[in-house]
Amino acid sequence: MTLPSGISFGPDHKVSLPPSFNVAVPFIDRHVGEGRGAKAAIRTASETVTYAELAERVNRAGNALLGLRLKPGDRMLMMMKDCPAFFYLFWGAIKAGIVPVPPNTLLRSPDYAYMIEDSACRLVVYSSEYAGEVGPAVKQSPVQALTVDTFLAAMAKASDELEPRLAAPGDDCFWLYSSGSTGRPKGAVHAQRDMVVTSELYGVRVLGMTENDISYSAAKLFFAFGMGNCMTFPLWTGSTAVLDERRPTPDTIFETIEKFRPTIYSAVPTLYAAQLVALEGKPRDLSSVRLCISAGEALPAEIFRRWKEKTGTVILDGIGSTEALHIFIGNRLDDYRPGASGKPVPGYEARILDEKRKPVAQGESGALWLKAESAAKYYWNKPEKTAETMVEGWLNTGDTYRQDADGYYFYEGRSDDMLKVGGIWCSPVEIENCLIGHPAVLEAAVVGHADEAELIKPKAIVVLKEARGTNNGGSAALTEELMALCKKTLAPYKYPRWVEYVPELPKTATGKILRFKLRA
Ligand code: 3UK
Repeated sequence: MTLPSGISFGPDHKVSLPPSFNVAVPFIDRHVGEGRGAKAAIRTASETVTYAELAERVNRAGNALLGLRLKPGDRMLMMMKDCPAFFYLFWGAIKAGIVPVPPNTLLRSPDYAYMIEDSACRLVVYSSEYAGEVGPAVKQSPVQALTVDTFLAAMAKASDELEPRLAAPGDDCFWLYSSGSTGRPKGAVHAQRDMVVTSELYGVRVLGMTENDISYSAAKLFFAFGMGNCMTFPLWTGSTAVLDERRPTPDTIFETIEKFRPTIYSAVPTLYAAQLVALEGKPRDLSSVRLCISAGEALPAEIFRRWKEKTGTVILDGIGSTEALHIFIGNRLDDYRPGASGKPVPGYEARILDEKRKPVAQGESGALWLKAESAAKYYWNKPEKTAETMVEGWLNTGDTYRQDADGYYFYEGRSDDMLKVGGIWCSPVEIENCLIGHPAVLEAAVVGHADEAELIKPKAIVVLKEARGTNNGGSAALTEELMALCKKTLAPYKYPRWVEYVPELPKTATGKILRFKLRA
C-alpha cells in the first residue's frame, strides 16, 4: 500500500506526519480520491456503506455535532453497538475537532454517571438498547443526551461538506476509558498520531493487511482491540469491515463468517474456546479466513492447537492495551509460538525490569515496560495515575513477562489484582463490594480461577455472618443468590463463577486481604 500523502515511516519505523493535519482525511476522505468511492467500507446484515457514502455521512455527523453547539475540544460520549453510525459519530467528531469517547457498553449506570462527570462531556449519544443504563446516568447531570436514531435524523438535515479542523500530530483526538483495581475508570487520552501508528505498524506490517482484506471482529468496537481490527485498520487500508450488532455467540459468529466471508477474524480467547465446543457438534465453513487474531488475555496453547487442527487456521495471539492503543507484542504468520505473546511489533520497544527498574537477565521474569509512539499522552484528571504509569516516555503495563532464549515473550500474570474476564477488565474489589451488600455476607475476597479451557474467571471466597455448620454456613441456594446479585448489579460478565465459604480470610497485620494466598 502506498502511504497517504504527507505521511511516512522511517527505517526505525518512526512515523513522520504533517505539522498540521486531521487524521480523518487519511482514514476517510482519501479513499474517494483514490478511486474507492464505490467500494464497500462497511457491510452489515441490513446495509452496505460505500467509501463515498461514509465520507459524506462523516461530514454530516461532524456538522450535526457542531449544530448541537459542541466546540472543538469538547468531549462526546458514545455508548453504541457495532453499527455504521459508530463510524459516522467517531470520525465526524474527529474531523470537527471534537473528542469522541466510546465506553464499554456492558457497564452500568453508576459507571456512566462517573464518566459523564469526569469527562465533563457536552453530549451523550447512545443506542436505544442501552437506555436502561444510560438513561439514569444522564438524568443526574445537565448534559445533552440523544439516541442514535435522533442523531441520525439531525445528520440527515446537516450539510454534507465539512472542512477538517487542523491539528498537530500530538493533539488530543479521542479517549478510551480503562478500569483500575481500585478507584474509577481512567480516561486514556489518545493523540491524532496514534491510529496512524497502530494501523501501519501492526495492521500492515505485522498482519500484512491490504485493500483486499475483509475484517470481522467478535470483540466490539468500543474495545480498542475490536476498534483497531474492524474499524481503524480497514479504513487505513481501504478494505472492508463487517459489523454485527448482536451479542457474539458461536452461532452468530459462524453465521456472520459464512455470510460475509471475512479474511481476518478477531476474538478474545473465551470466544475461541466456545467456538471450539460448538465445532464439535457441527462443522462450519471458515475457508475465507486467512488469519485469526486473539488478545485481551493470554491464549492458552491448547486452544491454539485445537483451533488449528479443526479449522486449519493459525490464531495470532498478541498483547495490547488501552494505553498503547493496540497490540505491541504479537505473533506473526511467519513467526509464531503457541502459548507466547510473540515478539515486539516493529517500532515498539519492550523491556522487562526488576524491582529497581533494571533489566532482568534473559529468561528471568519482571515487569513489562513499553515505549510506543501510539501511547496515550496521559489519564484525564488523574495526575498521580499518569505519573505511576507513564514514566519518561515509557508505559508500565502492569504485566509480568519473561522472554525465552528465542526472543518470544511469555505472559506470567499481573502485578496488581486485576482480572481479565472474556478479555475485559474486571476489578476484584468491585465484585467484593457487591457481595458484601448481601445481608448474609460478612466479608468476601475475589480472585482469578482457571476454568476447563484454562481461562481465568472470578471466584468468590466468602465469610458469612453465621459462618457455622456445614460448609461454613453456605448453601447452593445462597450461591445462586450471590451470583444473581452480582449479575444484576455489575456488568454481567463480572459475576463469580464459583463461591467458596470459609470461616475467615487471610489478612495482613493491617487488615488487608491477602488475595495471593487465595489464588490456587
Ligand atoms: C492483558 C493480555 C496476555 C494484559 C487490548 C489488544 O486488552 C487490551 O486492552 P486492555 O486495556 O487490557 C490490557 C491488559 O490486558 N492482555 C491483553 N492482551 C493479552 N495478557 N496475553 C494477551 N494477548 O494484562 C494487558 O496489560 O483492556 C488488547 C488490542 C487493544 C487492547 N486495548
